[in-house]
Amino acid sequence: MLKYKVFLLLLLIGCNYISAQTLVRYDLYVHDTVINLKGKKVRAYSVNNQIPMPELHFTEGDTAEIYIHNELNTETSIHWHGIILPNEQDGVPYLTTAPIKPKTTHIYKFPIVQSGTYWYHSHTKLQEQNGMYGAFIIHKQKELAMPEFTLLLSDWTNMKPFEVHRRLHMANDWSAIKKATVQKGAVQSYGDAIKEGYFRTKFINEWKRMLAMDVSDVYYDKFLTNGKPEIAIPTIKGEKKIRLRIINGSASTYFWLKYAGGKMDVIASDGSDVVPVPVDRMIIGVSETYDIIVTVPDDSTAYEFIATSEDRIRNTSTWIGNGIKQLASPLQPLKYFEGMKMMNGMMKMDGNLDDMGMNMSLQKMDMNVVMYPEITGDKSNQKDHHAAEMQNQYNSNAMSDIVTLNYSMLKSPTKSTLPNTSTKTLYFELTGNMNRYVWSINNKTVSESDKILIKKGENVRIIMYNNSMMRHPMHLHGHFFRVLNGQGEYSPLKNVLDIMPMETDTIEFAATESGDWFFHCHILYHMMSGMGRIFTYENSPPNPQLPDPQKALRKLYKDDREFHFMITNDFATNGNDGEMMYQNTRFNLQAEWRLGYNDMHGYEVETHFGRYIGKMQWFFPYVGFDWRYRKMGMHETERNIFNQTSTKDERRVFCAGIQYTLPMLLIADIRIDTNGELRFQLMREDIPLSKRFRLNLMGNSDLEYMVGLRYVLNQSFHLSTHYDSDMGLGFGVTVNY
Ligand SMILES: [Cu+2]
Repeated sequence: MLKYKVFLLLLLIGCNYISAQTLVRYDLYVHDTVINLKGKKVRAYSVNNQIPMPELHFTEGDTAEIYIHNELNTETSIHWHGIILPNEQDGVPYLTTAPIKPKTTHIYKFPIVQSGTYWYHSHTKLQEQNGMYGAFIIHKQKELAMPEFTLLLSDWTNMKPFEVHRRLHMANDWSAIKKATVQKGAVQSYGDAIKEGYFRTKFINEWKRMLAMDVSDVYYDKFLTNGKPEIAIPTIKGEKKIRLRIINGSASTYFWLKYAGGKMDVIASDGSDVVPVPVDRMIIGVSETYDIIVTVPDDSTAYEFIATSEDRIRNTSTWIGNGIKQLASPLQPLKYFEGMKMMNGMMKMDGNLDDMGMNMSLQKMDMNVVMYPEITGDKSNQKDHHAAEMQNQYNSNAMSDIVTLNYSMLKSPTKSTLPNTSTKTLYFELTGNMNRYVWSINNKTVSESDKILIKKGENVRIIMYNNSMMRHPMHLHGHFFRVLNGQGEYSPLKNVLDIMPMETDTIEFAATESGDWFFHCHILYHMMSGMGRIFTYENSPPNPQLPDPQKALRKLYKDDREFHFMITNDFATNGNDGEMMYQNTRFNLQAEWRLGYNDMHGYEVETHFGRYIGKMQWFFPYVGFDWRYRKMGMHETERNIFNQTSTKDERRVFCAGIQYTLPMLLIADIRIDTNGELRFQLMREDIPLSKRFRLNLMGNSDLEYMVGLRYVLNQSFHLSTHYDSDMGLGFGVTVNY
C-alpha cells in the first residue's frame, strides 16, 4: 500500500515536472483576405482564416513555440503584449526583432513565466487595425474554479487604415460629420451652438484656437466582440458566477463596460491580479485587459454585457445566459457643448492646459463627466467653484451612486515594492495638437529624440503629465510597472496606463532586462505619429536578429517621419481653385492655385515650403515662389494698400513669409517678395455653420478677397460657391483627396 502511495506521489511530481516543461506549439498563417462587416468589402488580414487571430492558451511554466507563416506580399510582425520575455522575442520589427519578410516563416520561442489575460498583435504599420490582433491567455497552475470566457473588443472601419491616418493629418472633420449622422451634435457647428444657447461657448472655443470637442479621433462603422457585433455565452444550469477576460484590442477606441446583471467584480488588470473590487461601470483603455467576475442569470434570462465606445456612437454586446434578453441601459449621447465649456475653462491662451489646482490623477476625476447625462442629468450643472469643490464636481463617484472604476481602487494582493536601489527619474509631458495631428512626448517624436539609457539593477520612475486634450494609454513593453496610486506597498502592477488630459501620474519599474524596449501610446494613430520613447539598457549584448542596428533604427524612425499628401480642387464656373499639401510632423510643402479660363481672369500659382514651430505649431515660416499672369487693359494698373504697384500682369518672384494661427483660427500670412512687395493676408477656412455647411473667408493687402461656401456631400465631393475679387462669382464641385 505504501509503495503504491509513493508511486502515486512520484507520478504526481512527474506530471507537474512534465507540465512545467510542456512545449506548446502554434502555427499561425497570415493571409490577405476580403471581408464584409458593414455593407462594404474591405481588404483585411486573417490568421488561420479568421479575424481576430486565434485565441492562444498556455499555462504558466510552459514554453511557447509559435510559428508565424507570412503568406502576405508585405512584411509583418507579431508583438506579445504584456508578456515578459527575452528582448529579441518582443516582436517590434527593427527594434527588437527581425521583420517577418513576405513568404517566410519566423519562429518565436520563449518560456511562459507569468499568468493572466494578455493579447498579441502586429506591430507593423497599421496592420493591427485590419484584423491582426488575438487573445493570449496564460492559465495559472491552479486556476479559479469557474467557467471563463474571453471577450476581445475591437473597432472596425470600412475605410483603409492608411486613409484614416492620412485624413487625420488633414484636420478634416469628416469623421465628426459621420458621427453626427448617428448622433446629432457631434460637429458642434455655430448653427447648433446658437440653437442650443452655446454661441458664447463656441466663440470662446475658437478664440482659444481649439477644434470641436471629441473624445475619439476616428469614426468606426462597427465595434466587435471576438470579431462579431454581438455574441452569446450560453450558461449551464446551476452556474452562479463566470469569469470574463476582457481585452481591448481596438486601434483607437476606449469602451465603457456595463452589465445588466449587476455589479462587476474586477479581479485583474493587464494580467496581474488585484484585490476584487465591485463596480457598476468601468472604462477600458486601448490595449488594457481586465478580468471580471459577473453573476449568471437564472435559467429564464439573458443579461447584456455591453461595451459602448467612449464617443457613445455604437455598442457591441455579449448576452450571458439563455432566456429573455435583459438589456443594460444604453449610455445617452454626450453633451458636447458642456464638454466644450469645461475645456474653455481649462485652456490657456498659449495652448497649455491649466488644471486650476486640482492635482488630477489616476482617473479619479473625469473632466468629461460634464458630458455624461447619466451622472449630471440633462442640464448643465457646472458652476465656478474653488478647487476643492471642483474636485467633487468632476468625481463621478462623489456625484452619484453609480460606482465607476478608477486606478486608485486597484490594489495588488501581494507586495509589489521594488528592490532598494538607486532610482532614475524621468519627466514626460505628453504633448500634441489635433490641428495637425502631431503627437509627441516633451514635444519630440520617437525619431526626434535619443534613446533613453537605463542601467540593469536600477529603478526607473516616470512622472507623466498629459498636456494634450486627449487621453493616452501609455504602454511599456517587456516590463510591469507599479502605479503609484496611494496603495503603498500594494500598488497595482500594470503595463498600460491610461492618462487623461491634465493628469499627472507616476509609474515605476525595476530595470531587470537588457536590450531596447518600446514605451508608447497604444492609440495606433498616435504611435504612428511618433508618441513614444525607446528605453535602452546600458551594455546590452548585440541582438542577433538585427545585424545592422543603425540601419534598423532608421527604418523604425521612418514611421513617424512619413509625409502625407492631400489635394483639393474646386472645378467652378469661373475657374479652378485648388490647394495641395505634402507634409509631415514639422515640414509642409504647400501649393495654391487659381486658374481662370481666359487671360483676363488670369492664372496664379503660389508654392510654399516651411517648418512648423512650437508645440501648438501656430508659427509657420516659409519660403516660396509665386507665379501669376493676367492680361491687363492698356492703362490699367493695380496698387496694394501700401501704395506699391502690384505686378499682377506678370509676376515671377521668390518670397519669404510667416503664417501664424490667430485666435478664431484665423491664419495671418505676411510675406515679402524679391521685388520688395509686401503682402498681408487673413484667411479662415472651414467655419462650421451647420453640420455640412462650411464658410471660407480671405482678404489681403493686394485688395483681393474671397468669400466661399461649401456643402459637404461626402468625404470626396463638396458643392461650392464663391465670390473672388479676380474671378467673380462661381459655382462648382470641390473634389478632395
Ligand atoms: Cu495617444
